[in-house]
Amino acid sequence: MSDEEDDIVLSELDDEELVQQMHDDLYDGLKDEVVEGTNILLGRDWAPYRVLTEALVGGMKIVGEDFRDGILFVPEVLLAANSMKSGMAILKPLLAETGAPTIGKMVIGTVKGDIHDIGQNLVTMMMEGAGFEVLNIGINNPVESYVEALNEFQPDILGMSALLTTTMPYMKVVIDAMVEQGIRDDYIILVGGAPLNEEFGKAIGADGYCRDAAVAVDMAKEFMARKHNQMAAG
Ligand code: B1M
Repeated sequence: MSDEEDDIVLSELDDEELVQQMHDDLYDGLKDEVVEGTNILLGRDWAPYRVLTEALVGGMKIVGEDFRDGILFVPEVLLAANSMKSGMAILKPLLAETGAPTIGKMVIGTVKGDIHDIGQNLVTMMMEGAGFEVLNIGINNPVESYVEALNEFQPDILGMSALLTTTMPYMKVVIDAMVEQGIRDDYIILVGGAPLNEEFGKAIGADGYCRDAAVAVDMAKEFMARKHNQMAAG
């Protein structure tokens, strides 16, 4: 790091400069600085969701592009991911603080072979903030783990995440297994992850594809409303 960078005082930057600097700090895996920046923006009355999307997710987008282009490698990306998680840890209680009544339950997990968990952790945070009770079963989940969690937690919704083109087909393996076991229709199945799209969601038999965490919340609420209407009608 140059002397010039050493001298940067985050609290003296205006909002735009600070967000830019946080993108740089996230890129460089500077956890303490990302935490400091997150706290400064909150102190300036930024809504937690705005800090999350503009400062943290925005920074991770740049990391993703340079990872794709071979400019960054796994160790650097891991450091960036850890910095992002530290910022998310500050936002988590704030996003969950809305006091919304419980409107449904969800199990969410990343599929077998896949260890990306930032996206699904973010979905978990947002869903909890919207009043859902969420059991996050982490990464690398085979069919058995999903089914066990469904049996134990009895959710309304199953959420699955995949970030790799090689692991996304496993979502169909899970859904097919649920069909075989006669439990598919007991749950609303929502899927998400960067390489997916709506067409893929339909093709594997999911109820919905969620582009991001905000869409996941909206879709989950919509499906819960439909479920309640159906129950009231029948
Ligand atoms: Co990985 N990685 N990675 N990686 N990594 C990607 C996914 C990649 C696109 C990078 C690239 O090349 N540009 C690429 C996949 C290419 C492909 O498949 N076509 C890739 C690769 C290749 C790999 C490895 C194979 C690299 C290697 O080892 N050579 C390896 C695989 C390991 C494995 O899983 N078996 C690997 C490893 C890693 C790290 C461990 C270093 C790290 C993960 C750390 C962690 O998660 N704890 C990592 C990271 C950080 C990334 C990128 C840079 C960022 C992912 C992320 O966290 N995004 C990623 C590049 C990218 O995605 N552009 C990349 C931020 C997050 C908020 O967004 O996860 O998309 P996202 O989640 C969003 C939505 O997708 C949606 O909502 C979320 C919030 O808005 N969503 C859901 C996600 N899940 C949902 C579930 C739902 C609903 C919505 O259910 C209802």
